[in-house]
Amino acid sequence: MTSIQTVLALGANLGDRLAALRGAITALGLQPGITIESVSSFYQTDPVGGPEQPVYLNAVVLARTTLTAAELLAVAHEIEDSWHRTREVRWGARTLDIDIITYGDLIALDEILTLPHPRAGEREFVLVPWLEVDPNAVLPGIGPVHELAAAVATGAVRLLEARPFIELNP
Ligand code: A4P
Ligand code: MG
Repeated sequence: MTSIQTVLALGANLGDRLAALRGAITALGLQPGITIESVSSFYQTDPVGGPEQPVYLNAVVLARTTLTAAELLAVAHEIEDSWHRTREVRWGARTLDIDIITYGDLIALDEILTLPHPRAGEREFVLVPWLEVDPNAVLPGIGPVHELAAAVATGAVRLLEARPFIELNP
């Protein structure tokens, strides 16, 4: 079966953020139809948008998948729910967020899914970890990630834990 490369961005700024990111990566790796290729370092990042809220941990996962984009989003939501993710305020604090940044080169917009993720190109907390795992990455329809990252560099994204070891098949 043909697989598609996908870039997933993980974020957490409530509860045990490290456990949430690690647990989410393990859960993604255990999912039939998802094979993780690479996991970025974990970064401590200043919140962007939304109300005043705690600092985030962010990371990016590079994977291949035989799932459709809609199925992948459903998996992301299931894993978020397992970390008791709630949605009260737009861009508000969360125990775990899993966004699909790209799904192959697909450019798509419907009620449930926008690809690539509409704000990825402006977000240092996505671009910096993404660049780390794929220096030649391109945001479909927008441009090379290294150029986008250089354009938004502010120092709001700081290395916390370099390329953490995560058990993918416990
Ligand atoms: N949705 C549409 N396209 C996608 C996609 N490509 N990936 C829909 C994932 N979801 C997508 O998402 C709202 C709806 O977007 C979903 O039901 C899905 O159908 P959500 O996860 O419920 O809410 P959200 O994450 O608050 O929304 P959004 O718009 O994705 O938020 P952002 O833009 O991701 O902002 N600051 C730092 N430092 N680090 C962060 O991680 N995250 C945010 C969230 C704000 N500030 C941050 C961070
Ligand atoms: Mg989200």
